[in-house]
Parts: sequence; structure tokens; C-alpha cells
Amino acid sequence: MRQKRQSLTELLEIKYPILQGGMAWVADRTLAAAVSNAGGLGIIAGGSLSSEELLVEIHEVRKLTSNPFGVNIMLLSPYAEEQMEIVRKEKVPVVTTGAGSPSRFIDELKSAGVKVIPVVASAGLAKRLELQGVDAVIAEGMEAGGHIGKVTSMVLVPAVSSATQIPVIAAGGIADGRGFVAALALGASGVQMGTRFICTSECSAHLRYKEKILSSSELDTVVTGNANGHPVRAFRNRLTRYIEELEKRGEGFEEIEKVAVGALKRAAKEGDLNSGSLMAGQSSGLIREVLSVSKLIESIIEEAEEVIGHLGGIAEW
Ligand code: TUI
Repeated sequence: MRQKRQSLTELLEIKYPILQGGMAWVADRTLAAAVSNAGGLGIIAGGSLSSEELLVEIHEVRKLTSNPFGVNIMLLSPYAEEQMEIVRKEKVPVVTTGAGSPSRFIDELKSAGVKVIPVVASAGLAKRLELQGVDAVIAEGMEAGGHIGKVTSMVLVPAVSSATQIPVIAAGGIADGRGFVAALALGASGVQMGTRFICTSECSAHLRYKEKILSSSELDTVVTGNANGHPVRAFRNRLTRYIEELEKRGEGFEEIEKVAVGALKRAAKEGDLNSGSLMAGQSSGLIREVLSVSKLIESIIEEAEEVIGHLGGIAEW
């Protein structure tokens, strides 16, 4: 029998094991504070900020909540190094990372008392990072929006769970109580949701972005960038069709980057449905209403309890 893992709520000092994804141009201090105040872990996205802007967000979020919060550092960002310095100096409670291995930053963050929770896309990386002392990992399946790996949540979560002893947080494809319980069944100690939190009243994303999610089906996202090693999931639109064209012509990462630069901001801030990069996960097809963050978290927990109740009767099936 494997040893029981540390509880995620105890590790993070939160009420519910629900994290909000650190979505660039979307996850600001207001959303993060709302999630932390509702008992989850709110996370500020570093991906869209300069180092100075990140420092302001950290100072401001502390005025809005006294609960723990996190900062996500996108490792492909040109500011990643400086941002690591800031979160270390500011002793931010939790740092999550994405789009690579945070290996070289772990020791310094840990000695400053910062909890480190990387996103992983394979069990191998999860195992290596556990040996280096990370506190938990986020196993993000390719159902997720934005920059993704190659493995689905259904396989990645149990694979990461079997390979490690630290808490595993499932992400990718989760938007309600059913997904939450499924994640726990696969060995996760909690979940991270991104797309679901876009459709909350506290989220500053443009209304057209939210409406696009509400009216979409599970078939409406596509993955571009497979050929250049940077796969990104977003709603199919004029931009993704143009990128697919460039890919067919064999254009490299640089050429496609030129088209993509600024596209995420155009989607999130200007609600540009045609030439914006409307990053979103497949779970968009499950999201039908905008709720306040606290209502959302309550409804997920309530539905999870119901589902667990039903599953209790499995012997009678
Ligand atoms: O980072 C994300 N999702 C993101 S970042 C982002 S910002 C962006 N803007 C413009 C173009 C592209 C991105 C939008 N969405 N999710 C976390 C994540 N990390 N998903 C997958 C991974 C990952 C992949 C490989 C983590 C580690 C990894 O390791 C490779 C290695 O070094 O072994």
C-alpha cells in the first residue's frame, strides 16, 4: 500500500482544493483575490506582465485578500528570470510554472519559503521535479487551453500520480463537479481550472470572449503549432486558419510568432473574435453560465458531493 499523500488543502492552507489557472491577460489581481477569498487558490498570471507590473499586482492582491495566493510564471517569457527574483523577494506563498521545466529556480524559491508547483506534461518530468523538492505538480492534459502537452488528462493524471508521492493537481478538461470527482478518482488531490474561471463575473476578460465560451461546443477548439513544437489550443477562427496555412507552407516558429504576438491581448481585452487568439480548453463545451467566483466554487463542491453520493451505490449497478 502506497503512503498517503500530504493533503493539498493543508499544504496550501486553503479551504477547497481548487486552483485558478494563471492565464495571461486574464488572471489579474481581481480574479485571483476573488478565488482566494472564496477558499480556493487564486493565481496571478505573470505571462502578460513586465516585472514592474507583476510587482504592482502582488502588492495590490495583498490589499484584496489575506488568504494565500499564487503567481504563475510562464517560462518562455523574456521576463521569467526577473519575475522569479520578484516572487522570491516578495515571498509570494505559491509559484506555479508553465511551458517548461523550472529546475534551475527551485532551490532559491524553496529557501525563501515559496511553495513551488510546476505544470508538467509527462510523468518523467514530474518524477525529476519531485526529487528536486517541488511541493506538488499540476498534471495538465491536452484538453486544456493555451500552450499544451501531448497527453490527455485521463492518462496523464494517473501516470503522474503513480510516479510521485507529492500532491497532484489535475488540469485540462475540468469545469464542474463531475470533472472534479473524476480527477480525484484518477489520483489527484485537487484541480486547476482555467477556462471555467473566465466565465465568472470577477474575470476582466472581454464579454465577447465569455460569450464565445458560453455558446461553444466541445468541438470548437483547435491545436495549432504542433509542427514547431509549441502546440496551442484556441477557438477555431480566422487567426487559427491563417496559422494553419503558414504551417502547411512550412513556415517556422518565428514567422508564426509574428502573427501570434499581441493576438492573446486582442482576444482577452478587445474581444476580437476574428484575429484574436481565443485560447480556451475543450471544457468550453461544458460551460453555460457566468457565475460569481464564490457561487462557482460552491456549486462545484456541491455537485461533487452529489456525484460521490451516487458513486457510493456502484455495487448496486
Ligand atoms: O503554460 C501553459 N499554458 C499557456 S502559457 C500561455 S502564454 C502564450 N502566449 C503565446 C503563445 C503561447 C503561449 C498560454 N497558455 N500551460 C502549462 C503547460 N506547461 N502546458 C504544458 C506545459 C509543459 C510542457 C512541457 C510543461 C513542461 C514541459 O516540459 C518540457 C520539458 O522541458 O521537459
